Amino acid sequence: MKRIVVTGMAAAAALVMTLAVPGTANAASNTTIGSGPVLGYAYSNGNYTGAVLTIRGDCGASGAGSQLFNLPHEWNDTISSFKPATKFYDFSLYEHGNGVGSEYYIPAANSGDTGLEVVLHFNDMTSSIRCWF
Ligand SMILES: [Ca+2]
Repeated sequence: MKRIVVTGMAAAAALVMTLAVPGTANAASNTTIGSGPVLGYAYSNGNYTGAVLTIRGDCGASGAGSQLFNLPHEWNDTISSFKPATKFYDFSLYEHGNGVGSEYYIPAANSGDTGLEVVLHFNDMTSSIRCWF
């Protein structure tokens, strides 16, 4: 069996390329998920730029009233900023589908109408989103 060992400049170049293009592998495009009132907007890049994922639905009270969205494949591990449509909803972003894994909680009182940068430790990590009030 032949082994290929990449060393020196080739390895360094490969590493630089990997670091230079975070989150671009899925090539997200403008998409809407759910139906009903707009709950929020997710963006593929920071500062509310890049492709836009519009999230629609009727999220209710916490627990049984909450609404869970599994992201389309092209939006998996892509979200870099997020803007709630109103200041009344709580959101959680989850590392895995079905609300599983690490959670990034956005309290309604903190979200306002001005949007929210997804902090670095959760950048390009979201696979599902829950909304409630
Ligand atoms: Ca991204």
